[in-house]
Amino acid sequence: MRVMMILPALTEATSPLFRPIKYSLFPPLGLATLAGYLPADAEVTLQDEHVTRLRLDGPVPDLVVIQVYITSARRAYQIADHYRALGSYVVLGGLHVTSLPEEAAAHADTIFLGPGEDTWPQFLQDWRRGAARPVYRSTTRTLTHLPPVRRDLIQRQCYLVPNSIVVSRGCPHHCDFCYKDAFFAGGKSFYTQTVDAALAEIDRLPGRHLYFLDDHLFGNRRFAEGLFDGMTGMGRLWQAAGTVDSVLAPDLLERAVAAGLRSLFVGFETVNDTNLAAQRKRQNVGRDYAAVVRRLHDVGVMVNASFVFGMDDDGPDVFDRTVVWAVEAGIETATFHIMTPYPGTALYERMQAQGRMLHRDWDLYDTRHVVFRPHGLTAGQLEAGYWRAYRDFYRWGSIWRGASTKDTLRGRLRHLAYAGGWKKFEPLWNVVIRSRQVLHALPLLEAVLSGFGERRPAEPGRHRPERVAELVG
Ligand code: B12
Ligand code: SF4
Repeated sequence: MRVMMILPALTEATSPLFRPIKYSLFPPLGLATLAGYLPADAEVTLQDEHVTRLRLDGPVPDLVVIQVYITSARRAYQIADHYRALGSYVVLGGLHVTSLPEEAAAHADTIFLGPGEDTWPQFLQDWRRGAARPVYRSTTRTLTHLPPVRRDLIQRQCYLVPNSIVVSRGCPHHCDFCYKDAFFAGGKSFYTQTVDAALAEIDRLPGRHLYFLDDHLFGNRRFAEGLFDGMTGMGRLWQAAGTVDSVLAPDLLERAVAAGLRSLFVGFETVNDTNLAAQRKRQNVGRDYAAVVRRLHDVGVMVNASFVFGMDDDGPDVFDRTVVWAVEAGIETATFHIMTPYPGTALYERMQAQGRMLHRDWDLYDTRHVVFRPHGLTAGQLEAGYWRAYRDFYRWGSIWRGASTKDTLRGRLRHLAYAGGWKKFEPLWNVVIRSRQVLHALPLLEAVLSGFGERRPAEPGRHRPERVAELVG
């Protein structure tokens, strides 16, 4: 049986002139997970168009498996149509297929809704006896007894962070704009591996650095504590995502740091409380964002702050206010997004009901284009402000100002190297990407994360626990 698994890319990631480093960060973990269920005698190829030019001209596969994100949907359908015309059996799954099954079904023999751990093995059995169904809908959610992820299919040298890992799925929260509730409809929307299985998966990963892609690694306290305690002493250095309230929770952050956490992606989303309430981002409402950043910095964790522009209470001043706040707080890196209502989300339904969606050109649903009619500012102001926010945040002057909030020379250097490294050396990254040796830059990332060799232990005295209790309480 010949199987081809494909992660198509959005147009920007395949540009012959310039490829942003973000597309060479993580390997296609979802497909490598599904590959684990294939029989041992299957001849499997895994192609990621973000890092390689797709080979569609080889021997015709029996089964073609494509993962579809909204921004790569057009490309995914093109590839699907190509292989169906050649006689392959084509299956589509992933977030966009789950949001818009009818659209996807027109390009597939079988589609999958939701996560694949329950439906995919069932399909493989059915397909081999010639009885595959047109639609498989996930309902049983568990991560127990997973086969090992087929990391051998990943071209490690093409990624800066080949050791990306997920040990849970989903998240306990319900923000209006998030993909999560639509994707996990019909079953549990937050569940974890067992701590032992997660630790075993970590043990299988070579090297030192890890990146947890979990939506909310801290979401289940018992699991997180077990994981962090189990990782302590492994000598790992890692990055992850967490929410504002989990950072403020007493003690959990310290355990994560002891286990090797050095940078955290935090969804601040907006510096405006009215917006937070409107988007049901309740876990952020009323939180002291400055205290969140201080607490992370105090334990030596760098902050990657995520912000969304264009919520209904945003006016033209939102860009400057956000950037000034982020720079003054000493945030190392920031990711800005134009609010993008994804089909299937509560936000999309609301915008649609209000007649505010502008078009369905999914290529432009990339969080860099305005696809809805904003309220407090024009679409032009929103796009221009978004680009200006990036420029202003990553000016050398701002990076320097952010760095100077750190109280040690080492801290300042780490800030300069990390913030400058991502955005100021994009052309250099482009050359490295083209040489297909991105992995060689990993020791540099590790050096910066570790503060150039510094192993800064969590110092309980520096966390101002009484202040934290006040904030959480
Ligand atoms: C890592 C990541 C990236 C990485 C790499 C993606 C990759 N290599 O897969 C990078 C940085 C490149 C990236 C870029 C972008 N991303 Co992104 N990313 C993620 C993130 C954080 C994790 C994805 C992951 O690895 N999950 C873990 C694996 C195990 O799960 P999985 O991939 O979903 O696969 C499972 C199921 O989906 C299903 N499945 C998937 N495909 C198939 C196929 C079949 C046949 C079957 C049976 C099952 C199946 O089974 C798998 C196992 O359960 C997600 C958030 C999230 N939690 O999903 C956002 C997310 C996917 N990204 C998103 C967005 C918007 C983007 C960008 C547009 C952002 C931007 N402004 O640049 C770009 C463009 C993406 C593109 N290429 O088109 C959105 C997608 C929205 C949507 N409806 O499609 C998400 C959900 C973030 C969010 N909360 O909004 N992203
Ligand atoms: S906290 Fe993050 S992952 Fe969870 S629902 Fe909100 S946006 Fe989605």
